[in-house]
Amino acid sequence: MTGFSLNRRHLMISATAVGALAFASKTTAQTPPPSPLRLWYDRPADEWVKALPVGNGRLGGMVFGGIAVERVQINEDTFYAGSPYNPTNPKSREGLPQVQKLVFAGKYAEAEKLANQTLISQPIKQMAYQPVGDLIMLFPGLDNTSKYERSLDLSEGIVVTEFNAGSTRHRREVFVSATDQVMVVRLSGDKGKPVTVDLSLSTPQKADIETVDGDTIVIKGISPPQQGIEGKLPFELRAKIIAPSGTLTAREGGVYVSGTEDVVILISAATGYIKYNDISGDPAARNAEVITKAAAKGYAALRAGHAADYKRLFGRVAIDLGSGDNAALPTDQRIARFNEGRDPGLAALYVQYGRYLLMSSSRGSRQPANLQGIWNDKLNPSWQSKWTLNINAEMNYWPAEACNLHETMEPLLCLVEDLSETGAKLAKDMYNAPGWVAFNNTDVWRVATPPDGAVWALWPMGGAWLLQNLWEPWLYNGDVAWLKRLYPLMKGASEFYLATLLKDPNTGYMVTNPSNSPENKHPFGSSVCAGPAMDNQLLRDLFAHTAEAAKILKTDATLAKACLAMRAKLPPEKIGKAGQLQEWQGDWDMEAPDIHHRHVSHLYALYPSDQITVEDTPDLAKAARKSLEIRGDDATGWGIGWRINLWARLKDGNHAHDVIKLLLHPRRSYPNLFDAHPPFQIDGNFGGAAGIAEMLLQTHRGRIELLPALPSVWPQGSFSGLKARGGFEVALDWRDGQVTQAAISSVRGGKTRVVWGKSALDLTLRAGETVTLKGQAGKLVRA
Ligand code: FUC
Repeated sequence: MTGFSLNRRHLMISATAVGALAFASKTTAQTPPPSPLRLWYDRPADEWVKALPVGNGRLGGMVFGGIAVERVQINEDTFYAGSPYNPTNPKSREGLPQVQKLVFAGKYAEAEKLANQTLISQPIKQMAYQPVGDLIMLFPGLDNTSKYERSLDLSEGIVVTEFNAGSTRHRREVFVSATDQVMVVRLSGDKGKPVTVDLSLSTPQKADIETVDGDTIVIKGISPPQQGIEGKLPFELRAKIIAPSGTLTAREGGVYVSGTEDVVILISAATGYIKYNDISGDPAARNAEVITKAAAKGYAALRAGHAADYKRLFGRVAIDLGSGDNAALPTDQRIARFNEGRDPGLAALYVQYGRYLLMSSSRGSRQPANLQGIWNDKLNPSWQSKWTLNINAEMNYWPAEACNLHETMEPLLCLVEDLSETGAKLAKDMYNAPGWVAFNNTDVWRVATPPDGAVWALWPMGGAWLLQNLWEPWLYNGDVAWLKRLYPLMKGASEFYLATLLKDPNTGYMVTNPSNSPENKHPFGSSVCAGPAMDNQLLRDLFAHTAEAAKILKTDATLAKACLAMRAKLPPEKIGKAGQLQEWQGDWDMEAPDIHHRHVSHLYALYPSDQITVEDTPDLAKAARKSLEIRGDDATGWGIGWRINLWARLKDGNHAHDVIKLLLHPRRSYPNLFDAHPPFQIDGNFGGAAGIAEMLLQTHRGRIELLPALPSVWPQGSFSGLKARGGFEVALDWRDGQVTQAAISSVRGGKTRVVWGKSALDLTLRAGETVTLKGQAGKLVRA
C-alpha cells in the first residue's frame, strides 16, 4: 500500500493541464441520424459548460469526452464547506421591533441599515457546495483519430464517447446508477483490440491520495473552512479498476492499465453527512461497501439495473413538437441556430433534458437540486451553489409533477422537514414566536437566517413558498400519506405567521414586516417594506391549504378557523395607475429604479399559483399582463423561464414562444444546454421545461385544458404521460393546431372537466379507466 499527500496547488495544475490536452487530438466528425432524445457533439469539451452531465440524484459527473486525455469531474450532493453552525444574529430579538417601527414609519433605508446590523446572519455568507474531485484518464498513442462523436442519450441515461484511432473504434461509456449508487465508466476497443490507459484521481480539495490493493485509488479529506466556520465534514472518493484480461501497475495515486480489451472503473463518493446536525457517518465504509457490491455484480448487471431503473422514470413521458432542417446538427449548433425557426424539436428536447436533469439531481438523498443541480467544479461557486428560496429552489421543482417525476420531490420534502427544525429555533430566537420560519437561502446545514444583506434576504417567506411546491404533489396524486407528512410543516408555518403578522397602521391590513418583494428596490431607497403583494399571495395559499389539509385530516379545527380568519385580513390585490398589478401596497411600480427587474414576484398569483386566471379573475389577469409587459421579456435564465410559464397562463402561445427563443439562444443556454443565468444555474432549465409543458397542458382549478397556449410554430405534434392535477394522465395528438385525439387516464378515479378552446366535456372516470376523445369541427367529443 502506498500513501502520500498532494497539496491543492499540485492538483489545480494537473486540472489545467488536462483542459489544455483535451483538444490535442485532431477530430473529424461523423453525422449521426437525428434523434429526438440525444445531445451530441463532434468534438471534445474544452470547457465545463460543454461537458455532459450524468447523475443519480446524489452522485454526479461531468464528462468531457477527451480523446488522449479524458476527465470526469465528480460531485457528491452533501459535500459543502464548513460544518454545522448557527449564524443567528445575537441582536435580532432586540433589533426586530425597531426595524418594524422604521418600516411602518416609511423610513425604509434606515430600516434596511439597522436590519443589516441586527438581523442579518453572522457570518454573513452561507457555506458553499464543493467539488469532490476528478477521474483523469490518459491514453497514450491515440493518433490519427477520426469519426469522433460524444453524446448523451436521454432514453438510456448514458454518456458515450466514440472515435476511430487507426483501425480501432474506441468506445467509452459513463453512467451513474441509482440502483447501485455507483458511477460506472467503461473503456473498450472494438474487435477485442487492447486498451491502454493511465488512471488517476485528483481533487481541488486539501486531501490525501493513496492507491490500495493494487487496483483502488482513494482520496480522503475534510471539507474546507469558510467564513470562519471550521471544515469538519469528512469525505472520500474511491475508484476501483477492473480489467480482468490486462495488467495493472499501481503507483502513488494512480493505476496504469495495459493489454486489456476493456476496463471498468467503479467510482463512489461519500461524506460523513447524515443530517444537518450530524456528520458522524463513515464515508470510507460506505464507499467500500458500494464498490464491493458493484464489483461482485459486474458491468453487465450494473448496466442492466441502471437501464431498468432509469427507463422506469424517464420513459413515462414522450413529446413531439415536429422536426426541422436543423435537427440533425450537433446540439451546440442547434442552440446557436434555434432562432432560425427550423428546429421545433429542440424545445421538446429541452423538456426531456429538464426531466433528465431533475431525476439526475434530486433523488435517493435528503438534498434537493441546488442552484446547479448537483454539478459544480468550483471551490467558490456563484451564490455558493446552495438553495435560494425566493424563486430558484422552487422553480427547480416546477416540472416535477407535471412532467411525471414525483420521485424527485422527496428530497425537497426532506429539506423542508429539516428547515422546520432550524426555523423553529429561529422563530423563537428572533421573533419569540411559535412555529417556524425560513428566509431567503439555506445550505446543507439548513441555516434559516437571512444572509448576505437585507436588500436581498430580509424576506421571511422561504418556507411558505416551499410549502406551496410541496402542496402540488397532493393535488396531483391525492396521496394521504404525503399529506400527513406535509401537514405538520404547514401547521408550523401557519402558526408562525398567525403570531407575527402585524396590523399595518397605514392600511389596517395584516402584513409581514419586515420583508421585501424579492430583491426589487422600491422608489424609497431600499427593498425593505411591509406586506408586498407576493407575501400576501403566498399567505393566501398557505392559510387556505393549511385549513383544507386540517379538514381532510380531521384535525385542528381551531387553527383552520384562525387561518381562514387571518386570510380575510390580508391586503387584497390592487391595480395601479399604469393598469399594472401592484407589486407593493403603495402604487410604486412605475417609480421603482428597475422596472425591468428579473424577479416578477407579484405575478406568483398567476403562476405557479392559480389565484389569478384569465377565466375567473379577468381584471387581475389583465393587470398581471400589463405588469409582465412593463417588465419585458428578457431577463436572467430563470427570469425567462418564469416568463414562459406566465405567458402560458395568459394563454398567449406566440408570446410564450418568443420568450422561449430568448432561452434557447447561446446567451441563455450553454453548449451542453445548461441554463445560463449567466453563470450556469439550473433553475432556468427547469422553469423552461415546465413552461413548455404548461403551453401544451394546464390543469389547475379542476380543469384539464388541452393546448391552452399553442404557438403557431408547433402546428402539429403529440405528447403522452404528462400529468394533470386530480390524479390524471393525458396523451394528445394535434394537427393544424387542432386536437385530433386525446386520452385521459385516471389513476384513482374522479371527475374532471376537459377543455379545448371554447369546447368542454365533463368526465367521471373510474380508477384505471382511460377515456378517449377526439376533436371534431373545433369541438371535443368522445371517440
Ligand atoms: C436570486 C436571484 C439572482 C440569482 C440568485 C442565485 O438572488 O435574484 O438572480 O439567481 O438568486
